[in-house]
Amino acid sequence: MNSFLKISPEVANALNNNLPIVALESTIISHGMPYPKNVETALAVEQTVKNNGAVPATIAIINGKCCVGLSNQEIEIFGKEKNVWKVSLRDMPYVVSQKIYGATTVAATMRIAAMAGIKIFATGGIGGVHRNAENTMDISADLTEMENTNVAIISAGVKSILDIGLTLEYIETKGIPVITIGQDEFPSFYSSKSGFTSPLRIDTISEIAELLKAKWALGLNGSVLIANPLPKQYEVANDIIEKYIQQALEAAKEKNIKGKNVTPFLLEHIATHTHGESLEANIALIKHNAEIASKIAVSLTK
Ligand code: PSU
Ligand code: MN
Repeated sequence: MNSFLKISPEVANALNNNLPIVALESTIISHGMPYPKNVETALAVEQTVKNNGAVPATIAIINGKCCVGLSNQEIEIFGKEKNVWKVSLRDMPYVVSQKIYGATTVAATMRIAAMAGIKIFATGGIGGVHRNAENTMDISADLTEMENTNVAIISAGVKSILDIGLTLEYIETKGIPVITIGQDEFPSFYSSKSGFTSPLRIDTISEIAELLKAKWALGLNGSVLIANPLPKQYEVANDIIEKYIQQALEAAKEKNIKGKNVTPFLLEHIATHTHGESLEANIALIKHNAEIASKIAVSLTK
């Protein structure tokens, strides 16, 4: 086994016995939500996975190891510490060799999940093609990672801080299936609507599991993006969110925010300026995604 990989006893036991496992990311804890809600949410999401018959595997980099399965104390550190590194693929060798704390994005979490042999990963929102990417070339490594790595992602769609249309086009180019559960329209995180028709719609867990088995058995490497619209009662209308996104984009421009800081800056700005309304939606939808991911993981092991 890869000497840089450290798998917790619970996750190792699940891997050895072909039990369902759901990978979870840590950037959402360190850079996606404020303390202490981030820690409460991370622990509640793990509990949701357990309640639905799967084993949670929260992934992060600690002391030179890619850790699969964190203790509650470790999750607390990722929620509280201010100088945790946000780790996408390009940061992995630096953070491992420097032995510093690294919170993994969707891209890095997928890669480490694949190293461990985990197929299902639940998150909130993925990175994608940013608005104005035709000028900035700001495209998340989450998308290039999805081209190659055999881990399915359950998310609430693509957040409209990104250009949803360009993100869907890019994903199509990379040969990644996009499935929306239970509706024809692709969701946009805070809203079940985006204005874009989902490339595929599937309504049952077992059919999604069959699609995953078929894809990988065919030798078609890469991810499947499974979009799970957020629970109706938490929806924030697109025109309300759009106002905050515009403000956040303006503020980012004014403060000259660049590179890896863009996404965390936009997320924090929106969370602060919507007075927690968006945060409540964020927490609800990630739990919902963890529930669906667990059910898919269970179905996959049958
Ligand atoms: N979008 C969200 N919440 C998040 C992120 C994105 O709605 O927490 C985080 C995820 O970890 C994602 C990362 O993988 O941001 C993407 O960062 P970038 O755009 O720099 O690739
Ligand atoms: Mn970027």
